[in-house]
Amino acid sequence: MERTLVMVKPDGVQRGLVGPVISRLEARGLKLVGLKLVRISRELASRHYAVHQGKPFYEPLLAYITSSPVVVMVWEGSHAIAVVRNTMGVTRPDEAAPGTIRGDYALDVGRNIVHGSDGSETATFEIPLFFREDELIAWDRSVDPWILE
Ligand code: DAT
Ligand code: MG
Repeated sequence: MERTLVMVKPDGVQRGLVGPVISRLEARGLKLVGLKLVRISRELASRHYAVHQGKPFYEPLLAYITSSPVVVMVWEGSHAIAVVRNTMGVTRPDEAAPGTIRGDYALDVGRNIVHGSDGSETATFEIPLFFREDELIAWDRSVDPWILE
């Protein structure tokens, strides 16, 4: 079972797209194990996006992600990391397939609605940036046998 960090970015919250993002991940069968609304500090943003430091889009990226509240979530399920990435669509919305979140709701790379961890090491790094261990709830879902083989 994998866990992955998902964020509805400031544009997604401002545009009222928290619900559609959650609906798609719920409908897919993933299980929500953590959720909060956060105003990201510059310090937290620089840790979350440390791998992009020095790139031309780094400063605009930090300005954007700290500009307004975000919703951060942890979703759990088999292949959760890849499933979230596929559901989000590729980084550039103009290249994202219709049917994906970015392909359905976004146009510009700097306003691409959602974040999802891109691998298991990234998820292990990102989840504790936003959640203490006791904020993540392991819970039994009665429908699990109809989703997980
Ligand atoms: P993703 O969010 O799909 O994991 P990423 O980790 O490579 O993509 O980049 C993080 C964010 O930075 C991305 O969601 C939007 C922005 N970004 C990435 N590449 C960019 C580029 N070439 N120009 C402008 N913004 C970019
Ligand atoms: Mg990334």
